[in-house]
Amino acid sequence: MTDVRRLAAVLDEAARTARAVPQPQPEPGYDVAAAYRVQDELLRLRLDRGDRLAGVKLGLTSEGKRRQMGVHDVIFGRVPESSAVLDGSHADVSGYIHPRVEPEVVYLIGRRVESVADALAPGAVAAVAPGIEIIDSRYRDFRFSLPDVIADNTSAAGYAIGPWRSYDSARWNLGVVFEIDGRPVQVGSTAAILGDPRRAVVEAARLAVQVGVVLEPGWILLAGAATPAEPLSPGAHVRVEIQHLGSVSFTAKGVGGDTAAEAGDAGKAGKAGKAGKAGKTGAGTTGGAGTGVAAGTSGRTS
Ligand code: OOG
Ligand code: MG
Repeated sequence: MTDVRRLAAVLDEAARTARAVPQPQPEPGYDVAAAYRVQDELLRLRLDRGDRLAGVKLGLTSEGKRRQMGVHDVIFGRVPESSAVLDGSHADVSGYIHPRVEPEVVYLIGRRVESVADALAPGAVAAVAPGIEIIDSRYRDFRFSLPDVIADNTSAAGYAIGPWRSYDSARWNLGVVFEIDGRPVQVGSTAAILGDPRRAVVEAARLAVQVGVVLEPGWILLAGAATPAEPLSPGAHVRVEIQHLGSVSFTAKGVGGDTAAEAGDAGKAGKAGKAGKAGKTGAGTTGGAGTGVAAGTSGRTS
């Protein structure tokens, strides 16, 4: 029997103190269903501290990401409001372990989605925006199995959203340019997302039903990165531009986590004095005017 609460507590502590933990030993019964129970418990711990849910995310929806991580199933996670990074801002990244960034398509859920049929109904998506996700595995060396990454809330750590546009489902195959410090580090197409990013809403609905979650109007949905992720270094200027959707960017400030010291995973002991995540992003609004997206968090709650 998986000790759901203990695993959630370990992952929660790892995130709050920015100290990586070992992957759990494989245990009989520790399967995808058990891992989603750990994710639920992890979310409950955050909500108990006053955080709120901004929405949900998919991960490993593109071949580039699957190959990069060596995990080949689509995963579903929760996006806490407190992890928002304001478009164009300076984001303090000192509270992460070994952060990476990746380009995202972000959908704004327009109506209650309780089933795959709801996801296919008109108005399921109200708006779309370019996004950047910050991922930060709580496991050492950013290595995990499928249940591990699900339990760890799919490495969710932060997100920035660019300007919202009304959703035009005909515009699904769009060029993506992902830049760091003004140089393209990845280029791709939104078509890399499940072969067609419109499938992301259906896939999110399918997984939400499986996990027992209803997608609420005003929630965001991160469709999963169209390209592999890149390390996020202090000082880096990160920008994502998606054809027809526009761009989103932020600049990382602060002193990074374990990225530099991670070779061989040495040197963890010296991190005890780390300041944790307080005030990390100076979180801001996530939505543009008139979108009705949940917004206006002020400061991190973790
Ligand atoms: C898991 C999260 C994947 C995406 O967009 O594919 C994800 C990871 O790579 O750590 O967010
Ligand atoms: Mg992602």
